[in-house]
Amino acid sequence: MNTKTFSLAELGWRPMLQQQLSFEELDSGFAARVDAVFRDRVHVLSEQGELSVPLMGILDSDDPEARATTGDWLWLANDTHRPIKLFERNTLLKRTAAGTDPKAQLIAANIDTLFVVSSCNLDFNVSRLERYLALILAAHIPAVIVLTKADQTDAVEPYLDQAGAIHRDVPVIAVNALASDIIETFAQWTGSGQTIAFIGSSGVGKSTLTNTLLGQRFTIPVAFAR
Ligand SMILES: Nc1nc2c(ncn2[C@@H]2O[C@H](COP(=O)(O)OP(=O)(O)OP(=O)(O)O)[C@@H](O)[C@H]2O)c(=O)[nH]1
Ligand SMILES: [Mg+2]
Repeated sequence: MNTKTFSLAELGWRPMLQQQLSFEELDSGFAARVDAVFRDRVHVLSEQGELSVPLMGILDSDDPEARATTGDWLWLANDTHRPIKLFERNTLLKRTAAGTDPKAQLIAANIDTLFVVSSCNLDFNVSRLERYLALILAAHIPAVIVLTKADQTDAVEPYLDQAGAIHRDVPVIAVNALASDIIETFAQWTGSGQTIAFIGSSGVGKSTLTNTLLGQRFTIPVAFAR
């Protein structure tokens, strides 16, 4: 397929993944990272380029956790690109499905840092931040609160104080998402191979943050709204 190729290092490959492979498997396939999920297939990035992988064989399961989600690592057969293995996840973000269905809905896998985004305006809501953080910290994913639109208020401190009081282990930063100096601010979480994601209401600046940060170097932002 004539698409962009990616090194394993920039995709975030880790020794704990290598350890999950037998010698036979090592010869038979290659690693690929899921960056989008569709009803019957997933889109992956790999050293062999971008591929579309049907959800068949090991991925065609009734157990939602046995299916692939964004951020997952797959081992694909060299010739057919059939999925051979779904790697164990380092982290998994999920929510319980609505209604009477007890099955979990997978949101994303293998996120290293999850940024909860709100803005220094009427979007700011401590209860909502607490709900997001409960979901994220239950999944043992390091979280950071990002307050955007700091350039549009004269009073950032009250927002920083309220957000900072929510959880002592969750750092809070206030930024102008349009300003390229945020690349410096985010550098401690966006080293090579790091997977980050943004969560937050519509209009808070998730896409803006992603675009400003991607101006500098490639990461895999698993961006999802609301
Ligand atoms: N001045 C200023 N504008 C911002 C900032 N962050 C976002 N914006 C603006 O706010 C608007 C919405 O930002 P988006 O990045 O599209 O918001 P989003 O979170 O991706 O929204 P959805 O995709 O709907 O979930 C855009 O017009 C941005 O330019 C900021 O820090 N400062
Ligand atoms: Mg957006």
